[in-house]
Amino acid sequence: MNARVRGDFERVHGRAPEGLWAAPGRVNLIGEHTDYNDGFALPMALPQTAVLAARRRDDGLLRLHSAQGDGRVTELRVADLAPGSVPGWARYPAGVVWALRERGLAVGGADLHLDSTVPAGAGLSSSAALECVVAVAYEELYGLGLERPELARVAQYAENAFAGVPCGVMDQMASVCCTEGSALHLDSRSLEVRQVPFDLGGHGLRLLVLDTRVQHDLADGAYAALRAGCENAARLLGLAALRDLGEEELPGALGRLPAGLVPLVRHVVTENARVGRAAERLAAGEPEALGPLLTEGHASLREDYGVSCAETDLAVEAAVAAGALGARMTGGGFGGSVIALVRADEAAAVARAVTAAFAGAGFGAPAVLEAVPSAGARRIG
Ligand code: GAF
Repeated sequence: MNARVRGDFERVHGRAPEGLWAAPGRVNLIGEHTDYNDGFALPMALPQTAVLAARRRDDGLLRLHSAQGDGRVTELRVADLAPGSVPGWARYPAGVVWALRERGLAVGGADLHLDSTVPAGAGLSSSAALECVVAVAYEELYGLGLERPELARVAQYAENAFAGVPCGVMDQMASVCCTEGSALHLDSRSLEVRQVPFDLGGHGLRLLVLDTRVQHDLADGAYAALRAGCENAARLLGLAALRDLGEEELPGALGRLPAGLVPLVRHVVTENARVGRAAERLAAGEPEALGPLLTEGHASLREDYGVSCAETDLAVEAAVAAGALGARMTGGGFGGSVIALVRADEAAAVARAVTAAFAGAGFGAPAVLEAVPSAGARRIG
């Protein structure tokens, strides 16, 4: 991969890169739609990464090329970058350069070539991987002295303000802060993280990723509406964010809310509590105990938060019926991927059962990947 990316960079940009960097996609084990409520999540990095070859330019131009693009180089003037001005995939890397300058950092142009193995549109944070790989490369090339959480905030700001997607900070934190062999216990308010060992192999387990290959159109508008609903609920309860509501206070709080906001609040509060329980079980060396929490989390996303869909529900149901210890959708929802925690010797049977259930329902075949807790963003060449 490294030799190919280096060779492609030289072919496209006509000179050698100064370095190569990689940033991973992620699955979130539990803690969905909690990040923009200042809450907790437990993501882990995937082995699939966005790889970047980069070289600084001194003429103020940003020249972007992607192995997954249409073959053309997108040429932009760094000083002219503005929200909404860049369409398609290029808005993620360009947004990071813009966001760094918005922080008052003296960054200039660069030749960039990107090549990603993170499947796009699968809910596995392919866009965060693009942002984060550019953020870590710029940090090093321009000697910015930014810590990892600050890079995640820059990448999130690029996605919010430049690309116009109102996401939280989980995906970017996972991409820059995860470490091999661990899940990342993330506090989305303080950005404090704790590496929680997640030894799947040692416990005879595997984590399957079942990519439904569907992404329903309502995703963007619906995500923004859910986020606004949560913020509204927090305001009505006199809280800075829903993170400040404990499980024991939930019954009283629900009684003070309009009916439409009740299920949203119930999901967020119970989901934060599930993250705590899941992290405890992992830290105690009992990863199999994650199973029931995953399935419970999916029920909450389906019944209360309303972000699952027929394909993700069927994948969860079929995986659990075939012997998975637990399963749930991962990421924003409305399609995307399901994770299933399985005993290693049952992995193939679970994958087959989900594929057969999809065929029976007239859905296209899911793609099956394996999630192995992998390293966060780093220099690779
Ligand atoms: C998407 C967002 F980008 C994240 O910030 C997070 O809110 C997630 O949906 C839901 O947990 O991946």
